[in-house]
Amino acid sequence: SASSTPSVAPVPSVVPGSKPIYEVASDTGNKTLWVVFVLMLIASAAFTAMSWKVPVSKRLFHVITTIITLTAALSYFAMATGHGVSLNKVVLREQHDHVPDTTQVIYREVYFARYIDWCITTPLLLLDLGLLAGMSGAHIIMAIVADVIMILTGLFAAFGAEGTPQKWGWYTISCIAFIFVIWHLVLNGGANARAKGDKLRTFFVSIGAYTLILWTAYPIVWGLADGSRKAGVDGEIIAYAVLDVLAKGVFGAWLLIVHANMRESDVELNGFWANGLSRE
Ligand code: RET
Repeated sequence: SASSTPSVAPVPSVVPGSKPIYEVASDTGNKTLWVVFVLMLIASAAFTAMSWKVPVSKRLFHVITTIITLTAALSYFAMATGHGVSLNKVVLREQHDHVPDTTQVIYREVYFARYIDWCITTPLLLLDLGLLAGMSGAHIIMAIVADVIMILTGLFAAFGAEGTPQKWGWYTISCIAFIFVIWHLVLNGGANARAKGDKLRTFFVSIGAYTLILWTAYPIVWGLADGSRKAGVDGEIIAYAVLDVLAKGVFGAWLLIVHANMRESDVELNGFWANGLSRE
């Protein structure tokens, strides 16, 4: 009958009544976030206690490293409480030959608090490494600016929609910035560390290689999770949790312990930084 006919024809590219799909964390993901929150707090307390063994003027690495884990603790608290997360609308258009194209709306959680965390902590990690190698202020600043660009463009990628250049366009830009970061670290950091003697060079090469491998895993996880959505939200949370504990907690403990056992001349800092950094 006339009354059951819709008065407005459906838009051909939309299947009327198709329900959106939600990709969200389960209990497992949420518990993981709480566990990392606690681990980051413990690491921050431990690094603070380690700093008490050295005079205030020699605590710069302790201070930087503690701020890194403390920032991570705050970001994990935000994510675990459901505050640092947002639903991103990922519209997926499927093309069909003989029937109208369909549009499936998918919502996926984006834990944007991570990017705020990374925007603060990855520059500080680079500062740790740059000061250790004895890089100049100019080179440290260039590496940090490229790093901030990498994180902020990564944030835009995370909120990109599928079927537009948003997601993979920003991802590509972010990866180019990442290559700049690595380049500064390897070429400039390496050259400076070499000039500071064998002991420091060996340590810088080890902790630098460790950093390089871990950092490279982040864009891979992103590609599998936010990017192609092959991995679910829980898998994404767990992968980043392991990486964050290794790249911040284990990295920090390693740096502070080795630094404490080095001779003053091995870890000497120059110029502006010398006041707060000398261990003498
Ligand atoms: C994103 C996605 C876009 C492409 C690239 C990325 C790189 C992220 C990196 C993050 C490092 C985080 C660390 C956290 C602290 O522990 C933003 C994932 C290149 C390298 C070390």
